[in-house]
Amino acid sequence: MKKEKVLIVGAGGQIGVELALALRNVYGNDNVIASDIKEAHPILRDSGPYAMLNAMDAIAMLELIKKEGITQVYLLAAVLSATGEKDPKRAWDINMQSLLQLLDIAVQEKLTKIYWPSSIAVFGSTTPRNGTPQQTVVEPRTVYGVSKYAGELWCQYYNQRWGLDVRSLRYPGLISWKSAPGGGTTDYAVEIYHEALKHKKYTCFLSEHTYLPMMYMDDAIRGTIELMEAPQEMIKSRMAYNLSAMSFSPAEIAASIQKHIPEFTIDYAPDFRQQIADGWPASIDDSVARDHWNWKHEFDLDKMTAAMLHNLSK
Ligand code: AKB
Repeated sequence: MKKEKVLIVGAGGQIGVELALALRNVYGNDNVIASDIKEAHPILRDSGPYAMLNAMDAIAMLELIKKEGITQVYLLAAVLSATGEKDPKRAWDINMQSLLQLLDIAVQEKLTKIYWPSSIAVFGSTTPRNGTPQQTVVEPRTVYGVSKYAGELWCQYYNQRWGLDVRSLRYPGLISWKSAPGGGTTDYAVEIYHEALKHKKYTCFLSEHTYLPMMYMDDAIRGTIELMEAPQEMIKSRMAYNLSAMSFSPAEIAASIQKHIPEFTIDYAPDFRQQIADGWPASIDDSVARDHWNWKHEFDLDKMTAAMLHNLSK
């Protein structure tokens, strides 16, 4: 087992639950402290130490880091794209304050590594929509995207100014079965599997041919850990890396489900999230991540559909 003491902040969300399990396998259960503002998710409670922590409480965060001898922090607490538009100032405060206070603590306490997720939401409608490159026009239109892009710049600044080893990925929509997403525009691609199994029909809040970049959670977790384990000299970008696996539309995910559940039907009732999706890339070019630290995805749409339906029906 490697000698690191890891803190995950915002561990009760979609990524945190699975990341905590994976990190506990790498570093040992007792060396990975999961924390969140809410009561422990049963998977987290049963697999290792848990602390209640408000990501905005700098004093409590510092105390926990000192008390536990934390060396690495994964800061996952965030307000996502759809929820963010309902209260933009709150989204900005939560997303930015938690990051800025952690960056300061990390420099002060000489933490070895910080992970902070970014998103394809940093891109906007002026960005090339297909095969969006690592470096391009970046004019996000959601407060979530604005906060993610500002956060990337802060991460890069702390790396250049204080040598802080902070790493980041621009996640596409993430699809998982162990924990639910919350407040994102890509959440339909998780809901659809639950509804297909329960009711054999789904009403999608995005239109039929809305293509978005997506990824199965297993790939996202492996990619995150591979990024964090990569030797420093391989991490040549301190802005977040584009990360890609697949791109599909609601019609295509429905067709993939119909291969297993032929009677499944989908209809469409686009809401405010359509506009958010229309401003995002349809597909992402992640060749820089593939080149710098050998990123490679494993799941395509049909492989993911088989895994989702199998695991959710258990
Ligand atoms: C969202 O839809 O807001 C997130 C994201 C793409 O970052 N899943």
